[in-house]
Amino acid sequence: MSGLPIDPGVVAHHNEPRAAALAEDYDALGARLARRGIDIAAVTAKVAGFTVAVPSWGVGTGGTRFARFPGEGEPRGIAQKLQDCAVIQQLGRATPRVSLHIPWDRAPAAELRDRAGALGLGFDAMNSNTFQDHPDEPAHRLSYRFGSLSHTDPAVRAQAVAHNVECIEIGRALGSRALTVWIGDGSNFPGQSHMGRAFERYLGAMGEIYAALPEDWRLFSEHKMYEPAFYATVVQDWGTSLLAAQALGPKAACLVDLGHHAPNVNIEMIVSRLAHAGKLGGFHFNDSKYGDDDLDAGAIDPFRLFLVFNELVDLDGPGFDPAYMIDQSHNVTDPIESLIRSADEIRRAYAQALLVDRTALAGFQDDNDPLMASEVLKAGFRADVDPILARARLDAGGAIDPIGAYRVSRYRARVAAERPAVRGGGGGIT
Ligand SMILES: [Mn+2]
Repeated sequence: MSGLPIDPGVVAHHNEPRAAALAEDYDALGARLARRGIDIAAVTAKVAGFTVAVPSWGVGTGGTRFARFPGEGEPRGIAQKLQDCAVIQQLGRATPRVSLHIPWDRAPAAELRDRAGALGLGFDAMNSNTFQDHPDEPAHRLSYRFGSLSHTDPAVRAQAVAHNVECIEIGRALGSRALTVWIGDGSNFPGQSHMGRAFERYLGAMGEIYAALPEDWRLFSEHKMYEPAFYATVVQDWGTSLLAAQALGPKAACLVDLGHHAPNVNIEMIVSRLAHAGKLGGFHFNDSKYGDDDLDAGAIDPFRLFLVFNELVDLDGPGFDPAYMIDQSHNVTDPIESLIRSADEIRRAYAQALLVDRTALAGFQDDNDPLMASEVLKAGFRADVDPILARARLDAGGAIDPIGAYRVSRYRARVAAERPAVRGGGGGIT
């Protein structure tokens, strides 16, 4: 891969003085795990095989509804976004695919494919956007102010359906195999909208999108409790999302965005239930304290992330293939650093979950020994798996300390000289 955005020599030079300590730490951890009957090489191989898609919109600086403070050297357009995504992958080696958003990332498919290919990147699920108006797009003549797929006006619904079908067509040309649909539809006032009829209109419109899916595609419905609708949201929780996925058919499944639940909701249990129904489609990883905060994965509650992965490891087997994506907004950090670290935190949770002794856990569960069951589970969470994560990165050609290497590379300063600051711009995150 000659088109890498950071000189591989810089990465090698940064790795060199760190390699001996990593080897020592890795061997020490390997010895500790061997005493528990765990082969560190097997765990490292699984971790190295686990990848998560980065969102194209995540490499720009986000914002809140109050303000957006532009970052230095923000990407302008999809070409520069892909370049930033390539930095994340080059150093972290956990994010080989990018999830695109239409129309923000609109560009000729051949150009996108070539550019991504040259950077060693592929494409993950496509994301449609009917939660805002697109005045510059001729196909978006009608407003989504009062909803999209559930709108009372069939013409608006038809426009929203056509947009989603176009996203499928674009994705098809890029090698994507899934469409994620999140709508902002809902109401702000009791009485404003008929909840039952709105859901039926949504199902009807989703059925038209479903009918346009290629054979090997999946359609993900993403629920979110509130915002922008503050009284009632049409697809507000996993129950509604499951109803929709079941009504639509086998290619439809539910997408769980970790930030889209009420506070203190047991998300790992939702994961378990959706898997039971055969409808666990995928994830948008992020972290939250209060609502849809879109903070970095693992930054607030790494234990919850671990518990989600504990379910995923437990469920793993033939045919179990959820889509893993990050969905975050970076307001006060360099988005590249946040995404490198987030992907690493996601892998950390996975590695820790792999260390759980499932036979022992099942035994303590059957024996009704809560304390020992909890101990066995927490033994995984307490493990310092840093050497496994670093080794997986290094073996794949990445950096032992990816954020350190990124800073030494001075990539941001370099692109800042080429990219003028973006004052306005949408920080739209779903
Ligand atoms: Mn999301």
